[in-house]
Amino acid sequence: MDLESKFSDISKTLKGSAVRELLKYAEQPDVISFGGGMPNPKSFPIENIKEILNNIMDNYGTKALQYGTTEGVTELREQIAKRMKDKFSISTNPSNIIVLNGSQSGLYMVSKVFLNRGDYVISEAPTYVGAISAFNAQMPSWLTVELKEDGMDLNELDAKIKKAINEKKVPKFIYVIPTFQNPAGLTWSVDKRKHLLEIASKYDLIIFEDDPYSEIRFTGDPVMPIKYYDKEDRVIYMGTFSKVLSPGIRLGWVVSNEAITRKIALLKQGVDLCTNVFSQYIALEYLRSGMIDKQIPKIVELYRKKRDLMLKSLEESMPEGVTWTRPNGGMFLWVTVDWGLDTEKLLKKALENKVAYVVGTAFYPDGRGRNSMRLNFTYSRDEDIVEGIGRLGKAIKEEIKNKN
Ligand code: PMP
Ligand code: G9A
Repeated sequence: MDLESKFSDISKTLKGSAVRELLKYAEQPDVISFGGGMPNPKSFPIENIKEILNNIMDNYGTKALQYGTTEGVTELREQIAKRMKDKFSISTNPSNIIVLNGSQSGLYMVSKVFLNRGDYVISEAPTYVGAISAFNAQMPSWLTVELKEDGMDLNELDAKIKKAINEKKVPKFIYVIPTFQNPAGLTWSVDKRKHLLEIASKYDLIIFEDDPYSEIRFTGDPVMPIKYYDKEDRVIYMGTFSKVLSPGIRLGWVVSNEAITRKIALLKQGVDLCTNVFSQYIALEYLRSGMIDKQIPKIVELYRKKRDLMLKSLEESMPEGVTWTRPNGGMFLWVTVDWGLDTEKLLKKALENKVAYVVGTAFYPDGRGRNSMRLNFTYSRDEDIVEGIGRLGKAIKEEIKNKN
């Protein structure tokens, strides 16, 4: 059969995510993988979930096993609204929240609501690999703006928006992960958060704020989401239960205004009818019982030690000319190799040395990032962090030697 002539234009352009491809290495027992952005198995509140499961079957069995509304379980949307108020002083009406099968599906649906083929979408450079895959399914044009230590280079952003407008192509939205960014681990300053809103207001643009990590803070003062400063209702905010409960339950949420909420809901009707109702009751009980507030400090403590251990191991194992970010939270740090080394080539050597990472190019829609890599510090056991960074240091030193 001639399948090629049958595939859609979009399906012909689809490429595998570097993170997803690397998951197979995470399953090989002799490879230490800093690749996948996986929570540590010890972060899962198994005993609490057992308790919750009994409670669900006793109290909501028939509802939890039934189809639900597309927007989500009402009580869960109320609990999410309450948490956003308690944690971030963001007032939102539960009717403006849609519960998602993971925030990844929100990336896909929000971009599908806004992007026509060829439309400009703006992101940080580097940005989340899964957002690149999700947005690329709409075949947009990318405008990427360098991410500095304290957030996007806003002069570059302003200049790029002006240029796009001069070409009569107004960008559709600005996608950002302002707190403990994936992949760089960096956090935007308050000033830049406010300034971004000013720029968005000046050009009448939407901001799409993806915030999976802000509750996973180890050090430094909390910073409010951009949504908190938003007086014009131009921020679409997205959260997830993946890092504060479990990614396997596949639950996230998106907050937007009435008109956008309606469009996402209409699209979602065709995508999956409704979000996993059983999981929604688990999350509801996790929030309502207050278990979440007992669990997060344990997760933070576990990951803080792992971040410290990875930073110390990098200090000990890396040659000169290799630098890395020092995140105050989240799950990742970003390594830059100033030796003209190509981290895609280096990955072969690293895998021979039984250690894996995600190549920097995965986080740029335009193939840049060759001298960088992302390391996840949350998944590996402590002894594997020390051993794995040692192996990586050895691989880098060997590559530098081969080059000279
Ligand atoms: N956005 C970002 C920035 C992420 O890092 C991730 C997960 N790695 C997601 C979205 C998707 O998460 P989930 O679908 O599990 O909510
Ligand atoms: O693809 C996954 O498993 C989710 C992780 C995302 C990431 O590594 O950034």
